[in-house]
Amino acid sequence: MNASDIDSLFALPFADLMFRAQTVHRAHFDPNAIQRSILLSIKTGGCSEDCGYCSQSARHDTGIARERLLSLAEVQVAARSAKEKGATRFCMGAAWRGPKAGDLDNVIEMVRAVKMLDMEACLTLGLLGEGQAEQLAAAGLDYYNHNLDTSAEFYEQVVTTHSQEARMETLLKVRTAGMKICCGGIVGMGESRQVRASLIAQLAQMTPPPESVPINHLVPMAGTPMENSPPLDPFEFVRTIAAARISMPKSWVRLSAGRGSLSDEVQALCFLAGANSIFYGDRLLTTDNAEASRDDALFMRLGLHATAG
Ligand code: SAM
Ligand code: DTB
Ligand code: SF4
Repeated sequence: MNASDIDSLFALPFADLMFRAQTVHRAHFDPNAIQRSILLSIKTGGCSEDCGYCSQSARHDTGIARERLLSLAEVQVAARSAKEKGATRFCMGAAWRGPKAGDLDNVIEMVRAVKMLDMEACLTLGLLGEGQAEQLAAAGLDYYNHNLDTSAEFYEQVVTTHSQEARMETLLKVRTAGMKICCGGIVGMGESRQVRASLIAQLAQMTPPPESVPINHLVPMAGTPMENSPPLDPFEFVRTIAAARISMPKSWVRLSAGRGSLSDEVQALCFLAGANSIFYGDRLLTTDNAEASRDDALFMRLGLHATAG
């Protein structure tokens, strides 16, 4: 599907869009099954980059302090706890432009520890240098998360310290090394519908499309340039999910950041629109997630069950 196809999806009456999304979703997935990943920030704050939405940029005064890389033992405790909570994938994030060689060696030990617990492992460490993707693949890493974040045209209004092309190069390295790609974006940053459609088109045109597509709703963080972004119409968020589902029929579409401030009813619409993965657990990286107890209750009310993805 190209950008104009995705524009047309966004322009459909809501009921027609939802019907199409449901039809595609049911052809490829159990519509009542949701995959759950648990996220851990292994290195928080002090990032050199200036991403306008991010609380972890050293250039924004957000009150998030620079922390050291967690120890292997700390990660093992968190990974065991994630497994006990029923997560099938453990995702570790670092506030880096990209990993230094020494840091990568430490992170590789963390990947091995997660794999020993028989969970899928995902990392998000920023831009990868030559050979780093191969090192991660050799350690057994299943997924690498690296988002396009927004459309190519809008990117420079959000980030100036690196280009979206550089991110595409990292995605190519991940693919060439044989790992699965987790790649999505953020909506609610004051962008137009056309920007949202163009982001989805860029993701869908990757060959093959990412196996996992996180759709983040901006969490407006105090001290970032986006702290006062105008609120996004929740139906527009649901439309973005539906467009991702229709254009990437076989991908896991993850309802990611910002779920805590979405009502149960909007989340239910997102699941109807084809979202079939969430971050589970009370914490994301620097922000609170929807509480696990609330998710458990919502799953019960909607007759949803957890699945391995
Ligand atoms: N530094 C690495 C990078 O930029 O790829 C990995 C960590 S970065 C925090 C991972 C993703 O979190 C970003 O690409 C963005 O999509 C998402 N994110 C960060 N802050 C957010 C916010 N305030 N609201 C929604 N999503 C956010
Ligand atoms: C992604 O697309 N969303 C996650 C994960 N990849 C690493 C991160 C969400 C971060 C939300 C803001 C925070 O907690 O700082
Ligand atoms: Fe750094 Fe990633 Fe945050 Fe950008 S999104 S400032 S690269 S941690």
